[in-house]
Amino acid sequence: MQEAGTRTEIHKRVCPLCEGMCGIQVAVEGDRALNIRPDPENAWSRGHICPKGTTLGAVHHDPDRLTRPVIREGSRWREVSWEEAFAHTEKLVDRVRQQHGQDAFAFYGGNMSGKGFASARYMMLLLGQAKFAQRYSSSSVDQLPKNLSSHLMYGNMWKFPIPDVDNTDLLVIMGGNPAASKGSIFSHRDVMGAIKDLRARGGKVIVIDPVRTRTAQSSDQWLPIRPGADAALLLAVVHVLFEEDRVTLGHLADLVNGLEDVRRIARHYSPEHVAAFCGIDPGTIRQLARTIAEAPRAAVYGRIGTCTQEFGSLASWLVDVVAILTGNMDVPGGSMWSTQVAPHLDLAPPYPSSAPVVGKPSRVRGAPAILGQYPASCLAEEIDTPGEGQVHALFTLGANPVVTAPGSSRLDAALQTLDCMVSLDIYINETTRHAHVIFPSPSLLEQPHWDVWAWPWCLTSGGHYSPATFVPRERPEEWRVMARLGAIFGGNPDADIDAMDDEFFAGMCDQVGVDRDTAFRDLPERGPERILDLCIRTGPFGDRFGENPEGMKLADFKREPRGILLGHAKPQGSAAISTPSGKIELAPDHLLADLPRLDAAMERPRDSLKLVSRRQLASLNSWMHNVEKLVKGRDRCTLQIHPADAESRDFAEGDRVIITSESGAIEAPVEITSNIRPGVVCLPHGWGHDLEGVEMRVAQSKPGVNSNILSPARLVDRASGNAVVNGIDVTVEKVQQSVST
Ligand SMILES: Nc1nc2c(c(=O)[nH]1)N[C@H]1C(S)=C(S)[C@@H](COP(=O)(O)OP(=O)(O)OC[C@H]3O[C@@H](n4cnc5c(=O)[nH]c(N)nc54)[C@H](O)[C@@H]3O)O[C@H]1N2
Ligand SMILES: Nc1nc2c(c(=O)[nH]1)N[C@H]1C(S)=C(S)[C@@H](COP(=O)(O)OP(=O)(O)OC[C@H]3O[C@@H](n4cnc5c(=O)[nH]c(N)nc54)[C@H](O)[C@@H]3O)O[C@H]1N2
Ligand code: SF4
Ligand SMILES: [Mo]
Repeated sequence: MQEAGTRTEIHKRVCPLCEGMCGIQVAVEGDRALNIRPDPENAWSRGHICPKGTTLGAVHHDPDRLTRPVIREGSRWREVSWEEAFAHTEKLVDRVRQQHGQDAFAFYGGNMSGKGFASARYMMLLLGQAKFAQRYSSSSVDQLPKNLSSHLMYGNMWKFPIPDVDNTDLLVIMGGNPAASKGSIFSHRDVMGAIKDLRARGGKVIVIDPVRTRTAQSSDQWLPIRPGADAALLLAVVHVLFEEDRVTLGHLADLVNGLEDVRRIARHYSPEHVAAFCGIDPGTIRQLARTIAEAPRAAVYGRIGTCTQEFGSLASWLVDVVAILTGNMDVPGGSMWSTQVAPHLDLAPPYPSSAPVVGKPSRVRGAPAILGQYPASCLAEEIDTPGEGQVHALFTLGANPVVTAPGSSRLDAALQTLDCMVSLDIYINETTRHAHVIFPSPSLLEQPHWDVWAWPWCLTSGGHYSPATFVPRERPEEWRVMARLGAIFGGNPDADIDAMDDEFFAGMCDQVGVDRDTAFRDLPERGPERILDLCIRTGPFGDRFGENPEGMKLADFKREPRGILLGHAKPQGSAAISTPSGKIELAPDHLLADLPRLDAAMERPRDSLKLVSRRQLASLNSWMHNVEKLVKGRDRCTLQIHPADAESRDFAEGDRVIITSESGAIEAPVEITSNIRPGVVCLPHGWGHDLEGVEMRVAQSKPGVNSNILSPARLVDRASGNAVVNGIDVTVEKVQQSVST
């Protein structure tokens, strides 16, 4: 579209940054993105946007963003040709392989690996080729407990039940703050708007969170739980449901195994027994159970606060147990499963769905790989502990674990000792500054887009294809870069990339039962687009290559720049379940085995301050602080503390304090607020950009502090290996004014 009288073109696309999937209009003049506005015509978002979405142009034009490969020479970086970067990588990889063998290679995938059009689809090819001995990812500082419970209960690690917020009467949010995050593993065009609508039609919203977040402030009831106590609270809810004979499985009655085990286990967790641990009185817990049971339709939703804590797997499991026991699973207005137009994760999951639940123990602390990946919390020790199998080479893909993973200081030091570190990223940041070679990804505006990480959690079926706004020049396609790097790391540097891609694609065709020749004939162009087309064509709305002539293919979406919506999810019944028994496993042994650990925690003294994390609307984890517009204004990196805790320590607003945990100490100003539970303090995550060697000038000028210096790598949710970054024991003291200042 051309605006009258100017050479400005409007490019419609989707913001890929989060599950909001906002339609945006990028005003383009030549090779400049002039501005970005919401797209009121977008079928899904209808004009919704947040401040981050308007800054994709700023990221694209950021002079600190890498556009050519760089090689580190000491503390200096040299721009090189792609060929030189590949050749240098090959040399480094070869040396490590000769000296230490294939066991010395590890991979770390981050949040952004799933958002790139090519990287989301080619990570599996890269992993398949490279055969890294150890795989890590930000999943184990995020949703791995939910992957685990979903795998054990439904037989699919990506089968996450999503709250049907538009049709419910009661929404219970545990450990999520969509006012900042915009919804996570739950895609809605406007969660806060939906909450408002729900309340306006007489429904109720309960938020269970140690912090009275903006979401909690927009709810009917805030239950300020003690960090880490969600599993105990939910067990008590289950206890009351059985005790008061309120269990009703509804249409899932014949599809559930383990009901009696759950009844037996829950007997032990009366509201009176868990109240002190949860910091919620027994009457309120009983009332919570009754409110959920009595609501005509209720949706219980647990997110990051229920995952990245000491009992993440138990809590993730019990969120679903409560939904199932109250007849609220797989029903409109309860929790439902999506029907995706392009079911990609089942086809090329970022982690092998065939990996055992509990894999080989890690070398240093003996923590097993869970669903194919080791805990991010183990990476530093695997690098800095000598011996057979020590990690000497690391590949990072769209990840910044020096800021986002626990035990940051040790990891930072460990990365410095690697013999070979290669990153696919767009910045020289806290992590990639340790790399020997960085390959630049295209900017998000230089990539097509289809939300692999949002539609699976969206109860509206639909799709939106965004073409690249700018076509990058002088660079190989990213999928080819990933394939070649996979081949180099796998010791097969001269592999035929085209043949490799054809084989990858053919494997997918077999998986979905499509004749290879037909697929190759209809989709001759190599690369991520044909994978997307395959997914659409073989998905529930697809044309199955002509078998279903009314069905859809990618071309249909290419013709519709507003996106296409195809209706609301429907109950799936037994079709949703792929466990060996064909039933929902309500009481998986692997999770029950973790209950004694919860019992032991309930006996511990409860006197120390607990640190939790928060997100901020104008940040995205650790990497968007180089955008001036997103960091301007007052310092957001504050320690929130309750007035009573501040008073007992003689803190005044803005005082600088030292926060200390068993793994480190950092300094931040205090922000005194009654919107937090006494005994809990809260820091934002994703800051701490003042490390030497970071080349992000805006971020460095407003660095903030890295809260994960305080997250002890020792602490994990044992069942999943997930990091514990919420509920950390800390002490807080005022910084003593030094004489010189
Ligand atoms: N204390 C605490 N810690 C946490 C959390 C918390 O709540 N509290 N949350 C956790 C969660 S949920 C997550 S997901 C993790 C996130 O952990 P990470 O994934 O490690 O962190 P991000 O900041 O998302 O890093 C994204 C990386 O991708 C790069 N990048 C940006 N755009 C692109 C691109 O187009 N291509 C490529 N290849 N790279 C790109 C950025 O430069 C950056 O290096 O953090 C976790 N850590
Ligand atoms: N603006 C913005 N949006 C984002 C991101 C971002 O960094 N910035 N990151 C994206 C990513 S990667 C993710 S995973 C999602 C996360 O999305 P959300 O899960 O909504 O994340 P948060 O806003 O961090 O909310 C977590 C809440 O858990 C609470 N909490 C901490 N400990 C506990 C506990 O033990 N129990 C309970 N019940 N609550 C607890 C915290 O106080 C906090 O309010 O957001 C995504 N969207
Ligand atoms: S970051 Fe999320 S909420 Fe913000 S514009 Fe992008 S998709 Fe929308
Ligand atoms: Mo995340």
